[in-house]
Amino acid sequence: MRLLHSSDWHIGRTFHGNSTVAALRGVLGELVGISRRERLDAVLVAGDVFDSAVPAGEHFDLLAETLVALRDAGTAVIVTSGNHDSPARLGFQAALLREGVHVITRAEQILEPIVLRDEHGPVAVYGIPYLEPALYRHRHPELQLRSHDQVLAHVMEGVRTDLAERRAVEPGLRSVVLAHCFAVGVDAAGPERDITAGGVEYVALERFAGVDYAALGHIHSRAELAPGIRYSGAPLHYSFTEAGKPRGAWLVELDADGLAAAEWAELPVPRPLAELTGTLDALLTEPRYAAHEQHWVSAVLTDRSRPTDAMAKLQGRFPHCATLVHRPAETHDDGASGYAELMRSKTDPQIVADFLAHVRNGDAATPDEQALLREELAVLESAAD
Ligand SMILES: [Mn+2]
Repeated sequence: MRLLHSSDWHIGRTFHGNSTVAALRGVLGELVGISRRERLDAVLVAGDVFDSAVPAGEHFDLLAETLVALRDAGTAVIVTSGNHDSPARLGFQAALLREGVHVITRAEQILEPIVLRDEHGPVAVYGIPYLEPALYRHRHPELQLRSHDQVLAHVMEGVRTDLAERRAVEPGLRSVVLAHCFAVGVDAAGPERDITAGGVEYVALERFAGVDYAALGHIHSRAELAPGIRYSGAPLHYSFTEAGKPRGAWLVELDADGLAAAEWAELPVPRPLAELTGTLDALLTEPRYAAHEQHWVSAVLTDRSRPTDAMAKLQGRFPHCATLVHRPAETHDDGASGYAELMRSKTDPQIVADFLAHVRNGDAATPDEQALLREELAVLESAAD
């Protein structure tokens, strides 16, 4: 069985004030092309289909268009809601959808898996919509369900029980779950503090034990947390922090025994992202920036004082310059004549500590961090000897 794992389409998201609908339409068209070429059995979309709980008409159009095209390409589609989606809005047409298109937005749907079949037998696909702990816990007042981790632990218990019951009838049954969460590997003691990403609390990796593949969404870059637990990331770059990270989806192959392979399927990047640092004059004139003229540009200007009309000037060369910050190059008034001499006058721990303070707006290294730095630098030094 061949599945395509995607997530975080965020239909309707703007990029620094610019609509991304046309670019996303192109990329999702490629995704449909992959489905057709690879003769996929199903495409899985693990949440954050829309960017907003109140999507506009053209955003519904793009989703409907894509689902119809996937269905016409002969693949089933299984979609779950993420923390950005309104379950009601994403799910309201679910009952009217064509055969082979499944939209899972309600907790009651989790234990009604979509059962796909191939020559090796059945595969149960469980879609877990994003479940807000504050809303979900009322379903089980007898349980302690305070965190997203506890909610998913409870839900996955249910999935494993359901699987065991089904396997009593169909012994070779394989399984896939879709979940929208911030999964991390933590040791038995748990993380020392609450970690969250995008307002979503962490979920321990172990929660996904007992299934052949967990198709995760929420993190916008691809990640392999375990061979059978992965993030596909978003199909489009939505932030300069994602610059240079590949866009695509996982092609997941199941054989008779479960996960056989997961291969990366690259999606095109309509307009790459570039962060350019230098003086305004350098950015406007130096030939080495020519390659970025049609890219989304985030400019970091290092001029001593803020140049006037910098954005308008930058957009003369880089029409898609989206953001601009002024970060003057550091000035050293300590008597050292050049940068190299300045560096020679400092010890390695001092250079690292100064750097830390600089990038953290003056927050110097704590005693613990200083100790760690000394230790690591000593290891490097002995390795260099
Ligand atoms: Mn999300």
